[in-house]
Amino acid sequence: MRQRRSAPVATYIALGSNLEGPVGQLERGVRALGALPDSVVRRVSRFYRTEPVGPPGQPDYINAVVGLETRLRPLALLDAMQRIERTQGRVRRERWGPRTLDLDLLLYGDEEIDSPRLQVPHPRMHERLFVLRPLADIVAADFVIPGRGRLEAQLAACPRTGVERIDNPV
Ligand code: A4P
Ligand code: MG
Repeated sequence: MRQRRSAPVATYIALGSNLEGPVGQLERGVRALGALPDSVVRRVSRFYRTEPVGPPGQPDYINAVVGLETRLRPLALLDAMQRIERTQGRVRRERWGPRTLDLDLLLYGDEEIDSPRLQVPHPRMHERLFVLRPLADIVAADFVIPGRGRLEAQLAACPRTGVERIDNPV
């Protein structure tokens, strides 16, 4: 008997790059996410130039968020995201160090996941303007982050510096 496929889930994925043509890295990342099996890109945020959080002396980042509807289960989606990072030349060195493409799973429907490989909602998303600002582009004004409360309130609590919208290439 054929296994029943799971229902599509609304997920949100953050993209960040500060090496080797960051805008192009994000564009390729968006296309690669849209090419995943059983997955459709529903929304793409504006792109933002952002000051690096983490070790000093690294270039500015370009950040964006994609709304991906997918039937992939969470760990299969994480595997696929890490394959895309590797395809785009990501080498893991220091934590929070520069990277060609970082894909973080922010939200997977309204699920809360706490496993060794995957925490959702992403544990640091609510304190990062470079995540919340693009997310706010593609969700409703009353959007709630599961377990954390209203996006609007999280945004209001973030220092509003270091994030500047650029002309959207996608
Ligand atoms: N992992 C657990 N939960 C998740 C999740 N929700 N999404 C695990 C993705 N991965 C998740 O990640 C390390 C491990 O986290 C993975 O193997 C996965 O099993 P990583 O991508 O290898 O390492 P990382 O990205 O260097 O570390 P981390 O802690 O994920 O860093 P962040 O929090 O992603 O921060 N400044 C600006 N302006 N813009 C940025 O985009 N990004 C970072 C990276 C730092 N500063 C930045 C930016
Ligand atoms: Mg990461």
